[in-house]
Amino acid sequence: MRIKNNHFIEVNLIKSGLQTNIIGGEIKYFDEIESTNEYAKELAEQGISEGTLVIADHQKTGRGRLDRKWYSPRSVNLYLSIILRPKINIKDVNILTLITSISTVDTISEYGIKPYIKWPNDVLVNRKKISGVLTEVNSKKEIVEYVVVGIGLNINLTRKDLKQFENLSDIATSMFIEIGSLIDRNEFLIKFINNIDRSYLEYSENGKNIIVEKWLERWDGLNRRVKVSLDNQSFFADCKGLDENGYLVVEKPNGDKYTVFSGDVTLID
Ligand code: BT5
Repeated sequence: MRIKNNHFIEVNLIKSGLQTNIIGGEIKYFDEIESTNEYAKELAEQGISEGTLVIADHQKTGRGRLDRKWYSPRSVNLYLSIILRPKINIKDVNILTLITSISTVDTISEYGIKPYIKWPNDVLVNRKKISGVLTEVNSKKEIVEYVVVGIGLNINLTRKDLKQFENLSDIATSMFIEIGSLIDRNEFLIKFINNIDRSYLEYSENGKNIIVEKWLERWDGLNRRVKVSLDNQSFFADCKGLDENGYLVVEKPNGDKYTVFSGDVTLID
C-alpha cells in the first residue's frame, strides 16, 4: 500500500499554532535540502536570531552522529533543525539533547504511543527507533556561541519505505507503523515545538536538575546491562543514571563507576 499523505508542511499553519517564546520566530522551509543541520549552521554563522527553525520535506544527505546517515524520504516524516543561543558553558550542551528527547517522548505519547529514551539521543517504541537527535555546537573558549539541534522524526513512514534503506526494517519504526493511521505533520510539529520551547524556558529559568529528573522518568535503562563502545575499547556495564550534565553513568562488574561522554551504548538484555 502506498500512503497518500495529504498533509503538506504548511509554514503559515505552523506559525499560527505556535505558542512559543523563543522557537519558531523565523521558519525556513525547503521541499528538498542536503541537510537541515548543515543549512542551520550556515545561518547561525551569519548571525540569524535564536529560535530560527529550518524544516525540510526531504533531505538528500541527512546525517546522524559519527558520520552516519539519516534516512530522509520525501513527504512522510519531519526533518528539522533549531538554532539556539543559550548562555551556557559547553559542558552543559548535552542538556539540550535531553530537552529534545523529553519533548519527543511527550509529543508522541499524546497519540497513544508509549515511547522511551535510550541514551544519549534515541527515542524508541517497542525497542525500535522512531526519532534521533544530532546536536552540534560552536563555542568560543568554554562559552557557547550557538547550538543547532537537529531532529529526525519518523511520522508516516511505512514498512515498505523502510525496506529501501539498508538494515532499517529491523531497527526502525514510525508513528504510522505503530498506530496504523496517518498523522498530520503540521499538527505534530506544532505540539512538538510548543513542548520544546516550554522545556527550554524551564531550563533557562530553573536550571538543569529538573531536566535531568524528567529525562530519567522517561528512560528505561536503569540497572540494565549495556555494552559501551568507545573509540579504542569496549566493555560491559550496568546503567546507573545521569551525572549533573546529562552524561550516562555506568557501573563496571568490578564496581568501578564510569561516565560515558561519547560513544555508543547498546542494550544487551
Ligand atoms: C541520530 O544519529 O539518531 C541523529 C539523527 C538526526 C537526524 C536529523 S534530521 C534533521 C537534521 N539534519 C540532519 O542532517 N540530521 C538531523 P545516530 O544516533 O548516529 O543514528 C544513526 C543511525 O540510525 C543510522 O546509522 C541508522 O542505523 C539509523 N537510522 C537512519 N535513518 C533512520 C530513520 N529514519 N529512522 C530510524 N533510524 C534511522
